[in-house]
Amino acid sequence: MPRPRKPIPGVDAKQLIGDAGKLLPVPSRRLFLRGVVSVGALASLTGCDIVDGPTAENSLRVISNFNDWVQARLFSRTTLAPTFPESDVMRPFRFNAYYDEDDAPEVDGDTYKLEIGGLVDNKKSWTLPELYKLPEVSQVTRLVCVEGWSAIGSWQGVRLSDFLKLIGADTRAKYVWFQCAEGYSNTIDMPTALHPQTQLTLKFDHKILTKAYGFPIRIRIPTKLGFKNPKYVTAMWVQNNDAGGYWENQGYNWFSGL
Ligand SMILES: Nc1nc2c(c(=O)[nH]1)N[C@H]1C(S)=C(S)[C@@H](COP(=O)(O)O)O[C@H]1N2
Ligand SMILES: [Mo]
Repeated sequence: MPRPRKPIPGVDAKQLIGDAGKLLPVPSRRLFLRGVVSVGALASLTGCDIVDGPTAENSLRVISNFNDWVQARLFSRTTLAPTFPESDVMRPFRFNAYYDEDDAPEVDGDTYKLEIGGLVDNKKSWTLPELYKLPEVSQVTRLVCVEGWSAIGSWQGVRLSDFLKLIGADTRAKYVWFQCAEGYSNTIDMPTALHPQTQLTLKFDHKILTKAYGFPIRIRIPTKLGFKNPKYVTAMWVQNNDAGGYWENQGYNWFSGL
């Protein structure tokens, strides 16, 4: 339930949400401006009521939820993110996290096990030698960070949909949640988890991931913004509840598709 918020005197919720709607990416904006979705209908579509607190924060949240709602319905399992030649790869790749590169978590590969939980048949944990034996796929794609930079990288690993099949995941579940070594976390929707380019990544540039770039596992999702690409993954849960994520919980758009 949204917390009750004090209305800001002189702030008109409808005006605010109308202005926020103009900032939406194209498909959502078009639907919004054409009046296909009225301000009133937003509440029922997104499960978030504008009327319960016409603050700027609340209006933006409703708009963001509306955008997630549209994007999730437009998202196609067969629409691929662009790929590039290996010669376009940025070396060294650009590092990003909510701390300095020197403070990236140090994971011990010898004792590491990927923990599996939730709605899966086989909850066995996976060691790195076991993961390195699985069939490898490769992609050269662009990572786009919400902070305003992007870089092309070359990532190798296991197709996440294959891995989900292998562990007997219930793919009717709504979400897959990832926990990272330093406390970062991410929840992705099942269609994104099953997208053919979504990868349980073990290597960069055909070499085992280095410490700062996600060792031993990162989830590479070229159809999503960088922050929906968790590094240093230690656990994966298949579940029906949205466990949120590090940035999502601070108000970043949940779907964050490209
Ligand atoms: N565990 C963890 N994963 C993370 C982050 C983080 O801080 N911790 N930052 C995210 C963000 S905002 C981006 S843009 C990418 C950056 O990946 P890179 O360091 O390979 O460029 O990692 C994402 N995954
Ligand atoms: Mo990012």
